[in-house]
Amino acid sequence: MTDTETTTKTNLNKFEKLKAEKDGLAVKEEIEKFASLGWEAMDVNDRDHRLKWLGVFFRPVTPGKFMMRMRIPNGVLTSPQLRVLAAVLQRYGDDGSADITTRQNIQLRGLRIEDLPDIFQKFDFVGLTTVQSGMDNVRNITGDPVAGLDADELFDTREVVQQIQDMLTNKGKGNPEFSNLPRKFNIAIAGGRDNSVHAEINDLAFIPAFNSTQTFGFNILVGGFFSAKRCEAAIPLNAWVSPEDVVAVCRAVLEVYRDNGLRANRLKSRLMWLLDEWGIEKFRAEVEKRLGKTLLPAAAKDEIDWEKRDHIGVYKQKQPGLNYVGLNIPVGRLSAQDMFEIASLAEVYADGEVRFTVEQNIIIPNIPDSRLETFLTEPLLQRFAVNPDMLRRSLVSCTGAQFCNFALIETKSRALEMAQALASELTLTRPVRIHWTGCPNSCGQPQVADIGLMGTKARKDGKPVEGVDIYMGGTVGKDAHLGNCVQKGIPCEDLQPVLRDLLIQHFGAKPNNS
Ligand code: SRM
Ligand code: SF4
Repeated sequence: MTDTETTTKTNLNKFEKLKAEKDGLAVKEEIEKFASLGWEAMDVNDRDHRLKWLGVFFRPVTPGKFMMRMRIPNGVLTSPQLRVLAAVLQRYGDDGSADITTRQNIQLRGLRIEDLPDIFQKFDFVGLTTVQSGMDNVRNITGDPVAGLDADELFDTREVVQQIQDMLTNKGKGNPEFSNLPRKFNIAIAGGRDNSVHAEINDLAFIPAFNSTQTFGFNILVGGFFSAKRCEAAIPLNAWVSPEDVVAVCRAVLEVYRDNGLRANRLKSRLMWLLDEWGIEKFRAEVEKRLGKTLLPAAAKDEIDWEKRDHIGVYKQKQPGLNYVGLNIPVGRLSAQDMFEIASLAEVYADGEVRFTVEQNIIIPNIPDSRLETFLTEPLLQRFAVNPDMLRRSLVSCTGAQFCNFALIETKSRALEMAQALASELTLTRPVRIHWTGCPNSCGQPQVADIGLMGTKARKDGKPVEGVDIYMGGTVGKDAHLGNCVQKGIPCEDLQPVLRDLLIQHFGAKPNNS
């Protein structure tokens, strides 16, 4: 979309007009009607845009087979919930699949519009919601994936993440107060020392910090985002907040953004653009007005001082005798059968809880010592390994051309094939985080990777071919900062030797035949 396309004479872009005509949430009351009309007869704006307010995405690549984006606060779900998601997919045979997302969430594919009423009813029974998970809404709220399990945690993020979701979605029923933001909005809460949520790439993030009286709370970061036009790490709001005030601060920030965020040009509507225009002092003053009190200054130092963990493998919990086990789900892709099996494993060996990570993997918590050994012999762990090779372990990929019409390249299969090919010619002694993303929207977060690969149009022998721009230098955990583009337009078919050399030069890889 170009600037001229997004800006109209009345200074409202086409999506602002669409929202002004009819709020996205209004389609909630029309699901039965859409189901009986069918996808081809529906109003195109309802189908292609407004349904996203319910997390239902029309896919131009697979017309009639919709994608559904859930909300999984803090990435935590129960085995009955996972079974319901699996059962939804199962009815679509080979068309049904799921992807764990880079926001600790899950998306389902292959869904038919005529099944939506039944699907939503099933979700209601088990307390699942998809509401406000797309378009100009707050995305899934991320929290520490080992919240409540980790002996070293500073704060259990689960409850406050749920409270924020309840506030902004009216407990999953939909909340028109926050259904018309200028643009998407990301919130993350870190509870440990390793910044496992990538706080710096969220519009609003809370990071653990003790204030001058040694009281626990959070320093606040604002304005982090990636887009095709611009990518920025979040900046300090110069404010500290106690855990009890986190929900109120989220509300205040969202109100300020909703009422003042820039709406003329969608390419310049994320929170950072407002911060540029106002400056941080004015923004904080407006947030304080909405909050009805002055925010305390940021703590001098925050508590993020660890390398980021990936949670793959077996770990002792703070509860004596219990363990959490991180399973590597290659590029986050799951079938209905996989999901049924994971739900069963979680029930047979533990208490049924399953968690997602922003690396698109799964954690099964609360496995007693006495059951651990047998759990580790389960056949499913051959595919979803607890000790994968160093490249597969940290591989992340966005959806790519298989389902996403923004994509310039196919990503997920290519990512897996490349990791396998490189693993067969190199020996690595440390994980290397390779992130693939199909286009400059950066859903696969290439800027936080050791090696980020962003789909682009390249040329080879004068012909257009699928290619990538290579990003490097992204660091995570303590001192997190964004990587930069270091090479442009490498044809995908020529990529393997380029990556091989980078892995040897920068990450200590040794060729197997040397
Ligand atoms: Fe994203 C749009 C997939 C995380 C930046 N993203 C899209 C759409 C909805 C485009 C579309 O309609 O096809 C993609 C759906 C494809 C599909 O069929 O799956 C899509 N984004 C994803 C997911 C599934 C990638 C993944 O494989 O994990 C992630 C879903 C997260 C979730 O559960 O809600 C996903 N997207 C991200 C992230 C990463 C993050 O949040 O940490 C980013 C960069 C961070 C950010 O937003 O600041 C991201 N997605 C975008 C953008 C660029 C936003 C912008 O301000 O310009 C778009 C395009 C847009 O919104 O216009 C986009
Ligand atoms: Fe689609 Fe591009 Fe996002 Fe990948 S990065 S999911 S190709 S919008």
